[in-house]
Amino acid sequence: MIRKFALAGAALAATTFMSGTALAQTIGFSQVGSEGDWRPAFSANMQESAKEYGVDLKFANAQGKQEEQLRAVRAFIAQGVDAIIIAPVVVTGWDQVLREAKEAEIPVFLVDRDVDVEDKSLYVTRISADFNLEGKLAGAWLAAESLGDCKVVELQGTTGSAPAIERKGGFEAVLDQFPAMEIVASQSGDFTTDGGKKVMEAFIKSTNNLEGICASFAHNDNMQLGAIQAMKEAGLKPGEDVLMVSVDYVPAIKDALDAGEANASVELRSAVGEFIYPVVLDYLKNPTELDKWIVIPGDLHTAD
Ligand code: GYE
Repeated sequence: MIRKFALAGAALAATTFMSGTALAQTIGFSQVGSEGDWRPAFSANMQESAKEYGVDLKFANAQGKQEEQLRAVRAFIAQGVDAIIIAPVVVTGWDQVLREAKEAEIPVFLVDRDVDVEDKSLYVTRISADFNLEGKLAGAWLAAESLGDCKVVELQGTTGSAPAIERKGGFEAVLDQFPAMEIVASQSGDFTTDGGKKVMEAFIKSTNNLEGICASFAHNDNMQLGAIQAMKEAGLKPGEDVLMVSVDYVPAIKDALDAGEANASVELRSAVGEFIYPVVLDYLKNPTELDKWIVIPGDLHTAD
């Protein structure tokens, strides 16, 4: 059972900690990297809001490399931090290091992304958005906008990452309901603007200038911004000739929405320290069994 994380509850918990005498806790945070616009905003929020909760945050940026994340987590274990927060770059390869944290009796909290482990006791809980729902929201918007008749090119996120797997899954679950909707090309742009531009350049070549293509679905806004650049350089009109739907709702995509070069983006909140720290600090004060997934909501936004 996944308990929806009521925002009010988070705010209440936050005020409790603001007024309470929270001990200074040392928390190690293994962050994926600084790809795109969303993740740096997430990192900045975690680092700034740590102070509000009296948390001494040890921040480690893995530059997108899992081996760097594993190294950081092992360093946190050696330092004897009070808790470890991980945004896991990909879902596989985590069992051993999570067992080491458990043996060291250091609780681990997953944020943002996800891991694929048999033994779910290896982490306390995961606090994140629902990526499958994000894919469904994007697919539903496109189905309505295209009246259920649309050939789509898809720019996938980092291969093997939870958001890429689940956004694709949610989007396809909707398209499967519409015989005249189909993903005709799909490739990973690794969540970067340059990656998205290169993938769209390839799609433009392989489809004779996006002939018959009705939409571009990008797993994040940065790849969609790269796609927009590529389409304009090819003399195409993104947002007009081709419907443009993506995820994150970062400031730069809002500009594209206003300019009519993008059409829709599903919001992924980046200011999530206010949800994460109360859960971690509450657990440290009073370790109780938590639901394995605490979901942070986000809605689809269009130009209007
Ligand atoms: O959508 C993207 C970032 O993990 C859900 O990672 C996150 C994704 C986000 O690279 O901008």
